[in-house]
Order: sequence, then structure tokens, then C-alpha cells
Amino acid sequence: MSDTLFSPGRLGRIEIANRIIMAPLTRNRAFELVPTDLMVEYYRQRASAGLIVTEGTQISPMGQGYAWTPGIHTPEQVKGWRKITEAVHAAGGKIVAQLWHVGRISHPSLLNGAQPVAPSAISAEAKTFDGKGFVETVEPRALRENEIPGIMADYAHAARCADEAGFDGVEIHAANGYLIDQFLRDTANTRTDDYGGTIANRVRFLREVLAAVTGAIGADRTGIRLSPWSNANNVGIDSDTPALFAAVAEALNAHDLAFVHVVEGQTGGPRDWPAGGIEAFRAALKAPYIANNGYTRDTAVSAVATGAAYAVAFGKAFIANPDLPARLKADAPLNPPRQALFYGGGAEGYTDYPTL
Ligand code: 8OZ
Repeated sequence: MSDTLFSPGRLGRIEIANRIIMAPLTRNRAFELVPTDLMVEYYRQRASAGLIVTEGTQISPMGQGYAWTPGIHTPEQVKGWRKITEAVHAAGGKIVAQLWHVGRISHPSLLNGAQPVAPSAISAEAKTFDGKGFVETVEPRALRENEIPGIMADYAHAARCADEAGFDGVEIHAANGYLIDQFLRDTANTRTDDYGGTIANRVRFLREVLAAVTGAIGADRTGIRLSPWSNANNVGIDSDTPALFAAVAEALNAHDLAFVHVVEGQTGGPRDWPAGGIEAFRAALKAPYIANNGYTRDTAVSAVATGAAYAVAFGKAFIANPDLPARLKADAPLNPPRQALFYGGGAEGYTDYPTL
């Protein structure tokens, strides 16, 4: 195989110009929860990525967990996203919408006073941002079994909205301790019905999301992001991660998905922990594999050259380098990201990073 990080390729139905993927990045600049013209400019600047995965976009009002994150469930939001997909396509890029439900990682102040929902009434004791500052997440309300079909309908509706907005596909956010990850793990899911207990039952919610989204827009335009070994948002490490994620791999392999995108190791922390964990999961997967978490130019080049990954996603490097593929190709220096400007605010630290 002679694939390199710079080779064109294909993720399901999506043709990509290179293997350099823009990771989903929460930026909290959609003050009315609708994509803005500034966001159009931000994504347009980054259209040379092989594929852009948008920031997490809530599938419903109850799916929101932070201030000023855009949704993908109303006509106004579809209209706003359409400007973004048109700008990215006009610049030769590809873009998928990340479909997000945060579950318990939220706060009543973001939900019109409602209590966040989750598989079980267990507090994450994590933090969220409510627009004024960081606040402790609250104890969620356990979803009734008869509410789950409505959430699946929300996933299908959001996928159809993404299609209508002109996206090339979607990425299901099943990582980092949000709703789907909460159902998967016995640390957050203590249900005694068909959605809890055995591994097969805890994977059921994910299987139903996969069916809803692939049924709405097709498996070859559906990808997914997972973080099997991560404790992001205090989700906890499952008592049997290898067995749980073997069952997850089987659920994914039941569809011809466009890609599986994995946060390796700890989100924002060590990637190679525990040794061999990610390799076993990757080996069980049928779909093209996108690796993520702290890759450098050298490790990304090597991951694609050795076949360890089909493509590699970069987060912070894409925040600070709109022309990241050109810089990696030329082995040019990278702009450093300005972390204080990641969340909220305007153009500063968002659309003002220089190209080469
Ligand atoms: C950073 C800040 C807020 C949300 C994730 C969607 O961790 C996020 C997120 C990241 O997946």
C-alpha cells in the first residue's frame, strides 16, 4: 500500500482530498444557537481539510449542554448550516455535521429550567459552561423507557436536517461521556430494563441510534466518534472495557459506515494508555479508521503509511492553522493555538490565524 497522509481517499460515499481530518471543536460562538456568518468564514478557511467534522451540534433542545452551541433541528439552523456547507463546498472541501446529545452533562439554566436526562440518576460531578461561568453539572433524571423512541426520532430528524443543509454526512458523537457513552458504561448506566445491565443491553441505545441515523441518510454517509478508554466528563472506565467495546465494534460492523473516529487513550491526555487497548478495538472494526488525540506530523504520517489509520484528525492544530494540510505537506512551522480564546467571543482567536 502506498497511501500517505496526503493521498486522496474515500470514507463511505465521501471522497476526500487528503487524510487530514478537522476534528470536532466546540467554540461556543452561536449566540442564538444558529450558525452565524462568522462561523461560515471559520469553516470556509479550513476547507482544505480532507474532511471537516463540525463542532458538536445538539439534535434537540434537551441535547444541549453548554452555552452558545449550535443546533441542527430547526429550519433557521438548517438555513445557517446551509451557508457553511455551501462555502466549504465552493472551496473544494467536504463537511459532516456532528450529532450531539449531552445527556447528563448539562444544567437546568441551559434547558429552560428542566433537569438533564440520562440513563440513570447519577451525577457526573463534571463542569459545564452556562454563558456566565463554569457550573457543576446536576443530578440528571433517568429516562423512562417510553421516552427513548422520541430521542431516536430526534436523531433521525437531525440527520435529515443535516442532509437538507447540504452536509456530506454526519458523525454520531458517542464519545467523551455524553449520552450514548453514558448508556454504554456500567459506571453511568445502572438501569434494570432492556437498556441496562448486560453489555448487550447497554449497547442497545447505540444500536438504535445507528439504525435511526443510517435509516435517515444512509450508512455510507454516517460516521461515529468513540473514546473507549477516556474518562472525559467523569464518565468512568467501564468494568470491562475490552468486552464492552468488542460488542460496540460488532454493532458498528452491522452497518457499512463511512468511518469510525476514535479518541485514543485519554481525551487530551496520553494516547497509548492502556497499551494494546486501542489496537484490539481497531482490529475489530470494518469501516475506515480515523485516529485522533495528540498526533504530530510525524506520528500522523507514520500512522497512515503503516496502515494503522486510514486518516488522522487534528483539533488544536486546526484551530490555529486554517491551512494545516499545506503546512504539514511543506513541513512548515505551525501557529500556536491561543487557548484563552477557544470558547465564546468573536473573530479574535477564531478567524484571525494567518495562513502560510
Ligand atoms: C470542549 C468543551 C465543550 C465540549 C467534547 C463536545 O469533549 C466536547 C466539548 C469539548 O466532545
